[in-house]
Amino acid sequence: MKRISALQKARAAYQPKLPPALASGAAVKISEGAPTTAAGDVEAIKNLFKATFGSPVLTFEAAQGNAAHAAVNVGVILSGGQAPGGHNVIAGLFDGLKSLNASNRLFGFLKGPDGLVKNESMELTADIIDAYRNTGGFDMIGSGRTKLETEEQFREARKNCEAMGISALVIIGGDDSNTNACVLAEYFKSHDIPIQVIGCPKTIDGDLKNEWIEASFGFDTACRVYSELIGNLCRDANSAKKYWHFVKLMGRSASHIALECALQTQPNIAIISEEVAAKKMTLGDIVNKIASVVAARAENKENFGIALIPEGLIEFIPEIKVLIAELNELMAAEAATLDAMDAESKAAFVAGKLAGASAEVFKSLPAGIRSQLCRDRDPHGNVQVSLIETEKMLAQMVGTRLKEMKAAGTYKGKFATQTHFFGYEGRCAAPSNYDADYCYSLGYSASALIGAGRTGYMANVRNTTAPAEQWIAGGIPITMMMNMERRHGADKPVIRKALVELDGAPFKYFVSQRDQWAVETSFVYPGPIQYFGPAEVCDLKTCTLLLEKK
Ligand code: FBP
Repeated sequence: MKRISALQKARAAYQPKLPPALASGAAVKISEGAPTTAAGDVEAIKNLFKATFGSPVLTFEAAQGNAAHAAVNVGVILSGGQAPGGHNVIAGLFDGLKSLNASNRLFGFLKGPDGLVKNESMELTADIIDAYRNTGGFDMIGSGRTKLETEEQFREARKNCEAMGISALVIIGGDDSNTNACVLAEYFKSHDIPIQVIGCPKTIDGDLKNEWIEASFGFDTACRVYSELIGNLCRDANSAKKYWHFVKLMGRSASHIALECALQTQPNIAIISEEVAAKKMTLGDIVNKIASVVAARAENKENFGIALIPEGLIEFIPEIKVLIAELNELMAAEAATLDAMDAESKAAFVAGKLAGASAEVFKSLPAGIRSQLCRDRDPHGNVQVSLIETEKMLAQMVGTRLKEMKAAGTYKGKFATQTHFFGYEGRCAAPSNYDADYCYSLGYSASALIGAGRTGYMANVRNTTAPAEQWIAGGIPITMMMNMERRHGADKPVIRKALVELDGAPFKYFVSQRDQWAVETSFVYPGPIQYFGPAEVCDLKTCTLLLEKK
């Protein structure tokens, strides 16, 4: 028999909470809001999504009795990076489908969207679902980053669904994956193919949110894991008093994770990429800023500290952003030549092709960072920032700056560093109560959207800072989150990422505290996620969500 941990065994019995409209087991009534529009480039989105554009926001309400639903087969796909709670979305979807009709069947496509196109799937039976309830990871069916965009992929998807009798697909993913869901829904609807497509908001990055989507699932758990580790580093730094720890935190683009971890742990420095972009800070400005905090703490004989660096920082530094945009165009145009080269040769090749300011910026970067910037983009055209060692680059550059300051007599301390990257450590943790409940509710909502015959919708659950008995579930049309962006050298419709808002409550609170946290040692040690015990330690909400909803 497969051995499982004591926690997994005890946690399997946890029954996630549901919003009242879904918890009664009775039929769900749907209330429709006004027609919707797009997040930007409205005319272009309207033109590209003629069949699905403009649908209303939907809210579920509890109804009396039970409506009859014909039995259906449903396919589910986990897409993109892992996020805690994915298995609970599938469990919620399974239970919701069974409550609609006990003969409903659920199939998991394997290894992400690829499974749909290549027809690799497995039936998800009650035994399988039960073995994965409240567990982290995506290992039940695996995940992948394939972008669904070609006519051939759509035709294969249709053929495979029809062969399995599948009339609805649920795509659990981030902004890129839900863009896939939106494009596929449009393709099916515009070709009169009776296959519904429903999305679910996943990503630890926390950047798939808006007025209707309060949080992407996994953000809560991942930030708690990182904050536990950062808190432990804070304690170590404060005990040994000899290291500055530079911690890079995942979050490909937005700095929500870095901000949330800063709010939970009160480090000496937390760089927020969106502020760097807004203030047009150069790499030199960032280095000077960190060095000045190190020097100020050294005045108090505190030659230690914690600096949080968001993974996506490099793309927000204006001169590097321009460089990356030029590199993207260049690499798309020269793809055939570059394909055969290793990262170092690619860096040398593009260095010879860049001109003007970008050529200078590229030259000024450490060699390692130059080749890391030339690595292949992911299938959605994103730079793979998790592979760029920004934390090491900054630690090294701050060290050089401090030496100059020492020579000029403006700094007298000692500076020894440790660097860390926290990302993968948090993506598959056992979901916190928040994520366990939220994910189960999202999956259940997706089943209700299927039962209601909707397509091109993302399941949503709101009011989640209140107890679950007050949660509100429903769905929003994915087109209302779309705009046009430049990807792989072309304009593409994509879901607009939610970046950290500089006039939002979480960032403003951070700004009101950070000068004090910089110089004084005000660390907070959150400790590990609690799954059993009093609600005040088990049912926490992120600082970000609490401040946003205050
Ligand atoms: P998603 O947007 O797909 O949820 O992925 C987020 C993320 O975890 C980023 O934080 C990180 O930059 C990236 O995935 C890493 O990708 P990979 O898993 O391909 O290394």
